[in-house]
Amino acid sequence: MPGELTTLLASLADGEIEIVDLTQPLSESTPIIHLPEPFANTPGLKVHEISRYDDRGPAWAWRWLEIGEHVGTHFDAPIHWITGRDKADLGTMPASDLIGPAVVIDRVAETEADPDYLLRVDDLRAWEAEHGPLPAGGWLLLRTGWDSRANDTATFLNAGDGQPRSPGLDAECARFVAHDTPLIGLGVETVGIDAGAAGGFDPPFPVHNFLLGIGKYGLTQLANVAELPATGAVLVVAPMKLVGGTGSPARVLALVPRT
Ligand code: 23J
Ligand code: MN
Repeated sequence: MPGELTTLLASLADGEIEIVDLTQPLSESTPIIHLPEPFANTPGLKVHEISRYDDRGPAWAWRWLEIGEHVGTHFDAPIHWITGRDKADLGTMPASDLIGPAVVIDRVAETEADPDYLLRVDDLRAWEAEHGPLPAGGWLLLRTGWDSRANDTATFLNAGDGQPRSPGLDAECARFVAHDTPLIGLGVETVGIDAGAAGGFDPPFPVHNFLLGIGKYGLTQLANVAELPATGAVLVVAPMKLVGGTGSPARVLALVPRT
């Protein structure tokens, strides 16, 4: 085995590198996005039992799943959006895109003050002045504290008056991340990679529009982002290799050096 992998395994074994699970538990009560009329909506997860050590299968338990592609902690492929319709789906995207560096920008305080908080280009410039350049082939993770709502659909969607309110990026920042950074994707704690109010932005859903349109990726409903450093983590992202897939529930792991 090459020396680097031997060192990696030793570091994992002795805790020098920790695994942080960024995946929310997936169940029938996992919150799912709700689009307004006249748009169609996705089903969430429904679990069907095939057998459970019973007449239907005396020595085995197994289940089958009914689920939308965009449910729970999930991956958005470029082909999900019309602007990325000629780009990759989950069956064609390169596996090498699934492991890369991750950086975190913390906007918990701003989101607490304003649930419609939007990250701007200047915020990314300030982050770079403090932490160095955004990483090539890497993920930008927007930490907002929204994960504390992840087990309650009402507060997670936060659409009491019909208008969803949750943090995200403004349109200019979405365009900047897509076109003017070497990042490969954006990860968020909210139900989608766009802000709750983004259906009314110009263009509508600008993160979907720009990021997926240029062939980059999205990750939603992340957990435990608070445990990551601003720089230095490595993400391992595992969506299904679904032929033609526009998205998929994903297991998302971070390798984090112990400080
Ligand atoms: C379809 C339309 C709008 C949105 C979404 C899906 C998602 O959030 C998604 O999961 O991709 S905002
Ligand atoms: Mn999605």
